[in-house]
Amino acid sequence: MNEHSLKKTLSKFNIGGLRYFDSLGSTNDEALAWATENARDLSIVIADEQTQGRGRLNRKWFTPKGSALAFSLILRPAAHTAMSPHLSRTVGLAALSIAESCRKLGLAPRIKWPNDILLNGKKMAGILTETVWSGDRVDSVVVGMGINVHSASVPPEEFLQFPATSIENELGKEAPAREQILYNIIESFIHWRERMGTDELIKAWEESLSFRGEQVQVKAGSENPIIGELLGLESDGSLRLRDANDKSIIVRFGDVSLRPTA
Ligand code: BT5
Repeated sequence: MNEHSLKKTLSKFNIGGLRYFDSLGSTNDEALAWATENARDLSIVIADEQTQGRGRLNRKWFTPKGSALAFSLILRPAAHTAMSPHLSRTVGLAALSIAESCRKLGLAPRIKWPNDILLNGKKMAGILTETVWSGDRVDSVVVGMGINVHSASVPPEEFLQFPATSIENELGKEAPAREQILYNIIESFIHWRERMGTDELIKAWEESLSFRGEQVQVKAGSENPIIGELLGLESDGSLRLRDANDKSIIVRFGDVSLRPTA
């Protein structure tokens, strides 16, 4: 993967711009900085290796050289009217795009709400969305995606709270080139962004959810976990559960960690 191969891969799409790095701290940091310098809508920052890759709450995201996809999209909602009223769906848009790219390879991905993609119950991708505000208006949204493509991208076990895998491990054979996977993700992303406000997007997102119909526990910060059956999504992308008293519970975004009950 290099700047030339990426330019060629992305030439079919009307992207805003491309910044490629052999090695970078974090593509989200670079994208946030570029956003404040007036990057165009759908600009992409991509790195072969990240030395300071970030998850939520500054958790570390492992991106060793030559094995993963790590990139960030800069979105300018004002330049995209289908998107601007539905920003709370952005993480779903990203998750669905990654999930569809896996399905094209014959894999069976599930979305662990809100921001993980699982293959065979193990995490193969994570999403980190960050917002740049201009007063009380959203100036841009940066959507970072980290995808484990080759086996070497899977972190050592001591690094993890949840088991991890890669596309290659689950395919049981060599994975396609990272450029090909990126192409498929961007194609889905553009398709679904045009349909950002539709019920179809919520339906496709909901159908890909992991643990649907199962008992899960949802933990937000230090509060006691909420336990209930995972029913589906609200129209803003919040999660809907039913507790033991048949009461409906809505879990909004935030630092939420979802687990099946034992
Ligand atoms: C995430 O956070 O899953 C969001 C990850 C987003 C990474 C992308 S890469 C491109 C862009 N640039 C960045 O700097 N970030 C974004 P969270 O749900 O908080 O999960 C983080 C946890 O996942 C860590 O604490 C580890 O336990 C685990 N983890 C780290 N690297 C992993 C990997 N490569 N595969 C699977 N799990 C990993």
